[in-house]
Amino acid sequence: MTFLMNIWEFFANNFLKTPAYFIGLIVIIGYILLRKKWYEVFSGFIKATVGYKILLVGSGGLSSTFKPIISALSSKFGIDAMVLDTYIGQTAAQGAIEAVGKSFSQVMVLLLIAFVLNIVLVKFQKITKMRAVFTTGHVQTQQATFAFWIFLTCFPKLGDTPMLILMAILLGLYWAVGSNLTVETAQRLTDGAGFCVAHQQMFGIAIYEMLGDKVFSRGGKSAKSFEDYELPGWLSMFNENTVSTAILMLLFIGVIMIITGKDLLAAAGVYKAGASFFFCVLDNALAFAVYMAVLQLGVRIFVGELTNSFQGITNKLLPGAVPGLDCAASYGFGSANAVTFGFIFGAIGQFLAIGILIAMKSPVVAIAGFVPVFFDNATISVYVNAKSGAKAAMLASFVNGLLQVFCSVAAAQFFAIGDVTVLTQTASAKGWMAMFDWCVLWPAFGVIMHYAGYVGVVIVAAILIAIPQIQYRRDPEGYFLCVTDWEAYKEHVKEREAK
Ligand code: ASC
Repeated sequence: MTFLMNIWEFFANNFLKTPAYFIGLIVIIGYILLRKKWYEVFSGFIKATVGYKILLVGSGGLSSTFKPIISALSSKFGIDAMVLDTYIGQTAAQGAIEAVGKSFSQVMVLLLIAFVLNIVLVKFQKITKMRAVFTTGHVQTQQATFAFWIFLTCFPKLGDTPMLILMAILLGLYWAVGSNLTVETAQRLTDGAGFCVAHQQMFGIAIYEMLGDKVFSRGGKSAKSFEDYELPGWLSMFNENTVSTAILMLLFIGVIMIITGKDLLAAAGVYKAGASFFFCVLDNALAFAVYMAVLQLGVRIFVGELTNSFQGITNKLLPGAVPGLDCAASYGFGSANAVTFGFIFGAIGQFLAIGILIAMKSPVVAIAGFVPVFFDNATISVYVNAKSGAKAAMLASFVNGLLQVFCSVAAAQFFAIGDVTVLTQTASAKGWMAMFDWCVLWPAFGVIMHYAGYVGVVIVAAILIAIPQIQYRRDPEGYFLCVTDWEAYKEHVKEREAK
């Protein structure tokens, strides 16, 4: 048993938690199964891993540039509050789990069982109708920790083993069902690149798309998306992505930095005393456009290898499967303006919600953290823009910004046991994972389980199991075709629409 655990830990630490190598490993396995020559396998591995690492330079650069600016803005208002951030949220949940005598290695076992269940559910896709395998390990670790915490608060007296089994069933189902929900929309966005989303807002994407379609695309005509706007005259400079991203960020980050002020920015290490403030703002604003371009380059390098090699896996091991990838992979497609506007409107929603909490003297206040403000809202915006248009994308990210704050604050108060609450953690780890699925969906699951007990677990599992069945029944001929033959699927959709 210890031997097996050691193997699992080695795999989890070196592959699962470092998606660059995990994607590289998938490419190696896929190409070997396709009987490619050794040097093709090797170069495929290099391109996939290096491409993914370039994507990480982009997304990491965005985080490291804007994280200190956003937290300096919060410190301006002297708020000592819960931080809306995935990493701080995970640390807080882990601290709370350990405080009630459970260990983090139990979380890793949960991750393993849920991951295996995800693969098994896809293997039996004829019955389950689930097509997607979650491959974003750092996110899976955060989610396993959070799910563990929510479960503990619902069933504090349940023994370790039954608890682990129940948790793994729901988490494995969530991964398989959530990423499966994004298959069609991701294929549409990427014109059949062969991946879907495995991140923290998969249900969010589906729900906002559905609402966006209802509100904005009446009479079967789809609404205008960002790339459909051809601006005239001097405004035409906004048609160029790099220019529009830089100008929008200059205004947005410029206002934030001016409000925050030189002193706090200097304390946060963003500004060097005595330097030109204007150029400091310019540097940070342009960094957004730079890192976005880097991120997109990385995606272009690895996606082709992943798509080609995954055919080996779907031919031999997991027929009809799609790999679920980090949300940032989607930014390599669709409109870069959708990413920028998603960030801005999400931030406006969050700032407004935080202002309302302060004005209403809420006992719990939240601080905006960069990961939810950017990655959650930008992802929702990219997908909603592609499906339901630019207006729907802006509205969805704004509403999501509000929900991120209000729902996280409510959830943090609800999911507390005894005096071990997420809120009573040390100041460095008061947090909530304010991504749609983890501040809206999972708290809703938690509320159901809290009041209905084991029946609640059955209800949540039944809801999850039913979703892909409903998706399948809407289009039985196209459902698997969408994955196995994208061009044929497009024809099939055209024919359906013509009828
Ligand atoms: C998260 C998280 C990150 C980012 C990253 C986006 O939820 O923990 O580090 O989003 O995955 O690319």
